[in-house]
Amino acid sequence: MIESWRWFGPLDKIDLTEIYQTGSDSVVTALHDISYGEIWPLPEIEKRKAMVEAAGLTWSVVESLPVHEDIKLGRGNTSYLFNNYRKSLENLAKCGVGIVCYNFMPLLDWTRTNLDAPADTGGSALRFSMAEMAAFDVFVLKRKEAKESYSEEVLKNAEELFKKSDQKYFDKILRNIMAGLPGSYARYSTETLREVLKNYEGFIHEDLRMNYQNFLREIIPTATDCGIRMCVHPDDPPWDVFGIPRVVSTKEDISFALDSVPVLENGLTLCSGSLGAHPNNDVVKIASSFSERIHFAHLRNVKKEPDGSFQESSHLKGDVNMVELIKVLLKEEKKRKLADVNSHEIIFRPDHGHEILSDGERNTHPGYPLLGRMKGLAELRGVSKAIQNELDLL
Ligand code: DNO
Repeated sequence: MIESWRWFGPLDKIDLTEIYQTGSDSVVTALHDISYGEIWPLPEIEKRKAMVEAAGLTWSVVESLPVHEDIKLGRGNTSYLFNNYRKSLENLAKCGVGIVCYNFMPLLDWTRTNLDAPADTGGSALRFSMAEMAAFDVFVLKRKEAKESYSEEVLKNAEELFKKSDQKYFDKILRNIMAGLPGSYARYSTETLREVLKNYEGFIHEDLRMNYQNFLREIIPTATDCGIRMCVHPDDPPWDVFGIPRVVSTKEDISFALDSVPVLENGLTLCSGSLGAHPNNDVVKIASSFSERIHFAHLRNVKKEPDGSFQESSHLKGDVNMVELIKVLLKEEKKRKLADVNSHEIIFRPDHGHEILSDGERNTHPGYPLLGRMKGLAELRGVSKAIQNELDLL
C-alpha cells in the first residue's frame, strides 16, 4: 500500500517538510480555497503539485473535489455544475493526479459533538455523543420530528443534560458539529441552521439516492475517459443527521452506488472509522465485498457504545479488526499485481489521530494533529509490513 498524509494546503499548520519526516510517501490534498461548484484551474493544480513535489512527495489523491449542494438536492443549474466538475477532473488528469475522493453527505461533512474527549491512554479524541446530539437537536434547535430520531433512553439522558447545561455548552456543541465542514464553508448559528434545514423538508432518501445516481451517470464516463478513479467517502456518522438523509452508510448503500455505474472508475474510499460507527456494519466484510473497487483507504478505529455514541480510539485498538482489514486490502493488491493491473497499490492514510504530547500547542484541524497521526501511521505501517511479508509481497 502507498502511505499518504492529509495536507490541507499552504494554510495547514503542519508543513510539507514535517510530513516528509513522517516517512509517508505521498500527500492527499485539495484546493480548499476554490468555491464549491467552480472549476479547478489547471495552473492552480500545477502549482499545488509542484509544491508537493518540491518537498520530495507526490500528490496521490484529491480529497475532496466537493460536490455542490445543488447537485445533492437536484435543484438549480446542475448542468453547469456537472460541466465544471468534469472540467476539473480533466484538469486533474492532465496533471497526473488520478484518484479523486468525494462525499455525498448533504449539508454537513463528518459530525462530532466533542472534539476533546479524554482518550484512554491520555490526550484527547473526537467523540459523538447521542445524548449531546439529541439534547441539541430536540431542546435547542427544536427541530420538528427530532424526537423520532432517538431512542427513549437517549431522549431521557438528553433531557437531563439539557436541564443541567447552559447556552455556552450548547454553543460549543454546535461549533463542534460544524467542525467537519471544510474551511471555506459557512458555519451556522442555531437560527441560521434552522433556516437552512428548511431546504431539506420533505427531502427523502429516495430523492438523494436518485440525485446521487444522476451525479454518477453524469460524471463517471468523463472519469473513465480521462483515467481518473473516483472514490466515494462513506457518511460519517453513517446515519441521518438532523433528519437529513444520508445514502452512503451501509453495505447496501455502497452496492447501490457501485452498481449504478459498474466500472472501476466508480469506486470507494474505504473509511473504516466512518463505516465502523454503525452497529450493523462489518467493516472487514464490506471491504472484502468491494475490494476491487477500493482505490483509497482511511484507516482509523472507533469504540461504539450501546446507545449509539462512539469515540475514536487508537488505530489498532477499537471495534474494527484493523489487522484483518489490512489483510483484505493487501490480498486485493496481490490479486491486482498478479493480474498485472496498472497502479495496483491501494493508497491509505492514517485517518485522524488523538491529540497527544505537544499536539495541543499546534492548533491543527480537529482530528488532524501531527503526533497522534504519526503514531497511527507507524502502527499501521508495522501491521502492513508484517502482513506483506506473510503474503510475500515485500
Ligand atoms: C474526515 C474526512 C472527511 C472526508 C470527506 C471526503 O476527516 O475523512 O471530511 O475528507 O468526507 O469528501
